[in-house]
Amino acid sequence: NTGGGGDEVDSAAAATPRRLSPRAAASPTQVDARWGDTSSYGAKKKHRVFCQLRNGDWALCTVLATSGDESVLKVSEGKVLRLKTESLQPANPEILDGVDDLMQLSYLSEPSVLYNLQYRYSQDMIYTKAGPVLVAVNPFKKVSLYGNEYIDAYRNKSMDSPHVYAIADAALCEMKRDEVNQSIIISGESGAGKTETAKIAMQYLASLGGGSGIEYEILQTNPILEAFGNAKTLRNDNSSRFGKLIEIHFSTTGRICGAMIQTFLLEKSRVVQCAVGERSYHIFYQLCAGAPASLREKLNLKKVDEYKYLKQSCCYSIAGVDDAQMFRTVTEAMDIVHISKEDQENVFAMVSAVLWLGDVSFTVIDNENHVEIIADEASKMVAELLGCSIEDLNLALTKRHMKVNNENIVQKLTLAQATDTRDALAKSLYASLFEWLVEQINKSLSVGKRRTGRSISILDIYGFESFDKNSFEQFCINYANERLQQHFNRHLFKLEQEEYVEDGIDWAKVDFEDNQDCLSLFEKKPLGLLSLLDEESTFPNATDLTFANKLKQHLNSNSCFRGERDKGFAVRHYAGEVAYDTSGFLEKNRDLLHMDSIQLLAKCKTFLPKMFASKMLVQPDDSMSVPYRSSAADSQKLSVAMKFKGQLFQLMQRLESTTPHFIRCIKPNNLQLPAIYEQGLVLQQLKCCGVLEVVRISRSGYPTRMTHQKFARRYGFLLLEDVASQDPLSVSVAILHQFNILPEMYQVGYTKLFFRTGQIGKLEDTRNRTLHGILRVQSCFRGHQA
Ligand code: AD9
Ligand code: MG
Repeated sequence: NTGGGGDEVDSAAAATPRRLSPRAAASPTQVDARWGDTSSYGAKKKHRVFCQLRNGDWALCTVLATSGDESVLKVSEGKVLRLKTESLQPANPEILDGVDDLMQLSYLSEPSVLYNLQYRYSQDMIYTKAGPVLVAVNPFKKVSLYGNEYIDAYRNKSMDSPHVYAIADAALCEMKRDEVNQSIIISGESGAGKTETAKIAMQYLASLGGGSGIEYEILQTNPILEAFGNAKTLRNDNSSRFGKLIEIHFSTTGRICGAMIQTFLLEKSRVVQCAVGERSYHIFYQLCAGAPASLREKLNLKKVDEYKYLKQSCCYSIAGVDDAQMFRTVTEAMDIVHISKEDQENVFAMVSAVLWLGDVSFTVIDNENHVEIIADEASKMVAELLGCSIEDLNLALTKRHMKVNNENIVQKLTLAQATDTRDALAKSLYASLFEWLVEQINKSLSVGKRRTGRSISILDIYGFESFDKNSFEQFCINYANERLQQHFNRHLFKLEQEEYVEDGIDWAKVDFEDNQDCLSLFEKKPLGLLSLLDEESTFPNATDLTFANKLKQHLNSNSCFRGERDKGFAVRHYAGEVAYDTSGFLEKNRDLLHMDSIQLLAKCKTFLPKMFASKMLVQPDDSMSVPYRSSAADSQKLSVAMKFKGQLFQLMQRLESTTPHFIRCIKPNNLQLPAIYEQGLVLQQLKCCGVLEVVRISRSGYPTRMTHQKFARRYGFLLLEDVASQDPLSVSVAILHQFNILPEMYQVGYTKLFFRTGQIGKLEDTRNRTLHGILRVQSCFRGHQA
């Protein structure tokens, strides 16, 4: 059984309702019955088939002989294997090697898809279509597929192989033709190439120009956002730690006239802690390495390995990256998006303040572990950079003002509490800075004419994540992916079926079961994951364990939920089951910043902290401001999860009104190295992001399409009767009849013939045999003549 979650695909009948999502991934060692017409194929001598090697990889090989239920196979030069015939998978005929759309494959088995992508990848053809979806396999090296020549070639349609440019161009054309906004939705796991792909798409659109240099400004937002929102992780040296939607606006004349960026859920915990071998946000290292002498002095910058926040992960540089040079790139980009030199200095003062905050330490002053700040270089620098006094800083970090029974009381903080307060301040300073930067960029990119034209949005959002240990961040990210997957499903089913209808073929609509159950598990009120999390977050005495127990108590009967031991629970996502650990969920969801800290910022003499504080106070529902938890009125503030849900709904609404174009990025290895293609890893991602599903959906329909003309040209000579004078459609029908292609295996459309999977393979076999026969006869004939 490969389906796990009750996959009931009947490969022969297109009209039966089918499930879309096999909930558990099929083991690569099992032959997947959903895929091929293996029964009717068998393993014949000289046929190409796939056999599975000991490491689980599939290898293309040729059948040398069959005897009983075994086959002798030539795997590569000099390597022969004997395997059970039933373990083999049919391979596509050679003419289909490296086709640029997986839909053209007769056999859509996992090994065929993997082989095709690998075949192309090894020739630097990193882009392949999977029906309407573009698959991009990360080359981890420079490939010569980009630049003005290519851009021009795609623009004037002299090139049509799959490419991000082709997708961007299609979006552009459809925007103009249909007068509908477009979106390019990029997904894939960490390091798969989403951000690079988004930039390539932006590059194409920017090449249209807009006058006034706005297109250049749009491109220059990338180095800024990457400096402040990307970091080196174990998976990717330049990992985006936020989600991003950039909406590019076009004027009525079809030129770029502005843009708007929306960001989602920046990972702020990274500012105060990150894992060994990873780095915090690039800007910290860039500033320390690249600040000119005057700035260096003003901010009293140290070396990166002298800051506690940066020191803990023991990683300071990235191979092949010059942080000092990047600093110059970033400041130039800031110039271009009109962030004044003065504002830039303010920004770097905040970056430095965050670093110095990490070095602020405390001394215990009594036997209850209460603390005072140590008045050393670190605390002096923080006070100076923020523009407050050390006393104010001390007060905010070591005392807490509370109102209990309408009486103001002051609570002294313990060392642990003071340290948490300090870190919370650092995190919110940084997150506020990030938001402020995005705002400034948006001001610079917004041009009055925005409403007149249309837009193309590019979404670069974190992909589905499943690690050994999954926390609140994965919970939010996977929830977002669940929503996006639903969007993906709906659109791909629609598109696929529209083509059938357009070409006028008989088609009983395919129903599909989407991932609504899992989404409901998250969103249901009051007994869904998000509601329960929020409810628990408002109880002062709640712990991660009480939260986990609450989930188990209310959700155990839900088929997408499974309670696990202690603080664990698991969710059956569309892409597989993920086990979460509730440790830290409540705290991260509440995201406390105490009133004392906000008031500290409000009191500061410098511009940015004041600005941050005013935002926190003006928007009580903003994720960063949690005034006194002890008073009931304050619990109105939105939790992080609720705010994220709100953003996500808005995003989905926005995407719903666009024509989507999907790009699925694939990471071929975990080493970030070129030319290494790990089949198991690729397969897992194809399944995860639904590419195999799309291909499978088309399998239930008619994945092979050929125009009447092409079909008649290719196979017409096989006909016994002379058809030279007939029209392509009649020739095609004659071919179908002569070769006894069963009526349920094809459909004749107005312009094309539609075939079920495997059909063209059989015709190709006959064609090849006939051609060989003709060649043999010819050579015999020549031999005879000689
Ligand atoms: V994460 O979820 O933000 O951690 P991404 O965004 O999916 O991740 P990213 O675009 O950052 O991955 O790509 C990772 C690295 O792969 C890049 O830094 C490049 O070194 C490499 N890459 C990706 N796409 C290309 C490409 N088209 N050409 C060359 C590429 N290199
Ligand atoms: Mg990225």
